[in-house]
Amino acid sequence: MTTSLRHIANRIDAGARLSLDEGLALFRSPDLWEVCRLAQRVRERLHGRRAYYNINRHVNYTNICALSCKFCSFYRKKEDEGAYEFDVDAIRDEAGRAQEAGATEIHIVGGLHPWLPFSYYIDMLRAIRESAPRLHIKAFTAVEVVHLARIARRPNDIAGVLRDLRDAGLGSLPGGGAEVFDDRVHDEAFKGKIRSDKWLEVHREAHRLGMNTNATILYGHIESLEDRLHHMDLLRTQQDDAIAAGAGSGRFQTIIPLPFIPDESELEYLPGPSGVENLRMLAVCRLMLDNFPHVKAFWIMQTLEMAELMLQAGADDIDGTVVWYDITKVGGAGTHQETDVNRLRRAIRDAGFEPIERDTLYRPVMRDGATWEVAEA
Ligand code: V47
Repeated sequence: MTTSLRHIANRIDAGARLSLDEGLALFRSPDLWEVCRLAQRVRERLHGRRAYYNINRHVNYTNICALSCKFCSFYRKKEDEGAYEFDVDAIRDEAGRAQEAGATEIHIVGGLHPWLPFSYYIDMLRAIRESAPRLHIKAFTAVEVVHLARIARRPNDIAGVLRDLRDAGLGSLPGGGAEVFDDRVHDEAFKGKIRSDKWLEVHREAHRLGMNTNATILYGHIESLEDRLHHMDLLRTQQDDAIAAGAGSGRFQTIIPLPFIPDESELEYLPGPSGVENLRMLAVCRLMLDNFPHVKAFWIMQTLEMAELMLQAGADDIDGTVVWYDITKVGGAGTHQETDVNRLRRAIRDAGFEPIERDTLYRPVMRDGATWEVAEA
């Protein structure tokens, strides 16, 4: 082990928070396996041999988007071929099917549709509540929440809009839309999108309402290593505040590092991150975000094979059965990107861990076919 990694290892064992310089040393270390081993030490301290998955269903209700982010291949303009929007009945039916199949969660995100009214989103949540009352609704990135506040003509009332969404059935916020918290990268790759202060504000308000949320970082495009570390630092500082606010406050549950997938985006000329970079990024997230309980290797974007490896490099969660996913398509996949519970459990076991089905809030699920109960933690 190099001297600088030995120093970092001692600090990790003492439970110290790593500095941004130490983060940079982890990114630059030639000893990738040692970095992964350090992350694994933290992961095992927190979760032992447990690794989580869930039975969920993603719904991307529209790909029509007012924005044109350069990294995104999902968005369409209204007149483009392939542009779509689901009506509330279609979403209600999908939620009903998900519940029948035994899912515990529905994960809903979409583009910033220029014309759908605020009532569409409220009706969507109510319809899911009605047709599938057992599903936890994890929906709307911070970017969508700001858009909803605008179309509700309450742009400065994020807390009030979140309250309305919660009263209609919203359970928590997913981590999307964070990209990289840096103005240069923002202006180059996703101009027009909310900036970091707004993303953080939405999550802060959600936490104040007692809602849990996730966070992401989209890496491997035009950002620098320093940008990534700055992003992680802002997240862990905000998490400190959420934790300090006490038991009634929501928290960030999970960091999900998202590898940039260049195919069919305006940044297609970039190579995207390598497998080794994906592994290292996952490990560095585990080490830097010392107050985040979970690190997710989202198998749809990482591939299930890489997600297995990541369970040995700091990850404790691989997400779920998914079923439909339209935002990224790795290796020529289509919208139907489904895996089954047996494959998820086998992947976790192959990686040397004990598979635990969880609900959205990371409570263990006891299951008999499509019938399930949340176990006492
Ligand atoms: O917000 C878009 C990203 C996100 C690309 O909270 C891309 O549990 C890579 O946030 N290459 C959506 N990434 C996905 C997301 C997510 C996924 C799984 C679980 C959770 C959770 C959240 O995907 C978007 C954007 O940041 N994205 N295009 C791309 N070409």
